[in-house]
Amino acid sequence: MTDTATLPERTTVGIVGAGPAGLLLARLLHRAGVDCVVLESRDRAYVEQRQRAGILEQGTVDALRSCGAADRLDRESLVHDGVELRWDGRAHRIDFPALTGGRRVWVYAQTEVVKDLIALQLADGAPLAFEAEVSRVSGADTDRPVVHYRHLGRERTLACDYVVGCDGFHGVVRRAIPQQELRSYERVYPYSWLGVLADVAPSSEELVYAHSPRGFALLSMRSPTVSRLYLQVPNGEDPADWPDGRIWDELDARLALDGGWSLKRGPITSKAVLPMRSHVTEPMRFGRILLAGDAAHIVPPTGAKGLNLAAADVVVLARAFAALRASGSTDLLDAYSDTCLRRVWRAEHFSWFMTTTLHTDPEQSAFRTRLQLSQLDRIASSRHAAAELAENYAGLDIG
Ligand code: FAS
Ligand code: PHB
Repeated sequence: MTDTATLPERTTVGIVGAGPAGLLLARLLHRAGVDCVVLESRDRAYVEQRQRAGILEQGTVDALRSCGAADRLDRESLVHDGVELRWDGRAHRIDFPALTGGRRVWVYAQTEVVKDLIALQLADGAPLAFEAEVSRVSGADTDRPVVHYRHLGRERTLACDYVVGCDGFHGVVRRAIPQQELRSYERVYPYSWLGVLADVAPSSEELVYAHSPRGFALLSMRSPTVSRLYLQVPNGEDPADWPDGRIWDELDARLALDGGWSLKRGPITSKAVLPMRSHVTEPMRFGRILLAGDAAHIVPPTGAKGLNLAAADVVVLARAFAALRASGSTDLLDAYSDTCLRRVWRAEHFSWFMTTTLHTDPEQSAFRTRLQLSQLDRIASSRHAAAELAENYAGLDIG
């Protein structure tokens, strides 16, 4: 636990939030000689066990390797060359390297990325305070914004040259920006995901995304002995209404293939219902206040983009702060929002496409269902359509 007395009262970059965005940014800045402080409202155990993303793109893996945070990832991750789509009793594999000139993805949970970055930062990184809840940011329209937070029972302040909101969708930094300066774009989906962890070997070598009249299902994994699975459920569903047997029966039904296929069962160790939304806040900067990751944008997890978008934002931001320190130039910082938003909107579209193609909206018409099946048939029969999905899933080089 960082002692309050040792926390500085001023820094160059104040980072709010120790999720993947805040931690990776702090690591990249530390390596570039830019001083920063990370303030996280929750305790270390909570942050490290929060079940979220599972797929890393090449760009995210490159960023973690560039700052010495990928040793365990390179030892323990599963490298995947494809995913399987299932619909109407059929299966079709999307071959990433064949369709993208060699790209692939890494299966390595967000919990593990966060653990690795926290361990490095506590060992030789910038100050990182847990249970340090930021209440507000003052001076957002000045060149000396101040972060106000409570830590170990004491009200504290951190004077910054810049404040970066890495505090997620419900964070406080976005609220420090005058609302008339921001534009928000949002879509809330008429369904959620029931996400489960199970102590059983995955029943497929690669991820399986399934469209079915009963609703969407996803088979993912955390290791050769732990499965991560998701079921589309109505919004507001209570996980307590889903005993293990019901979950396995429903997954069986939605992942079924005409030629037969068996799903291995095992004890379910965690269950949670995750709502789904698309959201973008523009611009991602107001003066000395910047937003990164979920603080600026949210995608439905069907495209496996959330964590990767957060990483891509902070790679751009760290380069901008390094340039500012090296030459005094603010060009990259001035371009930050536009540079990120081009990639963000591409990922928003892809995540929306994967979600609306694979999920069955309870109110949807039979016509809509036939359009979905036609789209899936097109992906299975056209190299161009399959390549479009593969390029977006495995990660595009945009900016
Ligand atoms: P995060 O939300 O991870 O981190 C924000 C941090 O800020 C948190 O630790 C929070 O405690 C802290 N914070 C908030 N307010 C604060 C305050 N006032 N003071 C100090 N600290 C504060 N993406 C995928 O690709 N695949 C998935 O399957 C997937 N599943 C998800 C499930 C859930 C329930 C959620 C919410 C997201 C999921 N995502 C998934 C997306 C997720 O991975 C995010 O994209 C990723 O966590 C983004 O990282 P950050 O931007 O760092 O935000
Ligand atoms: C996961 O493993 O948690 C995961 C994988 C792919 C997705 C969403 C979640 O699209």
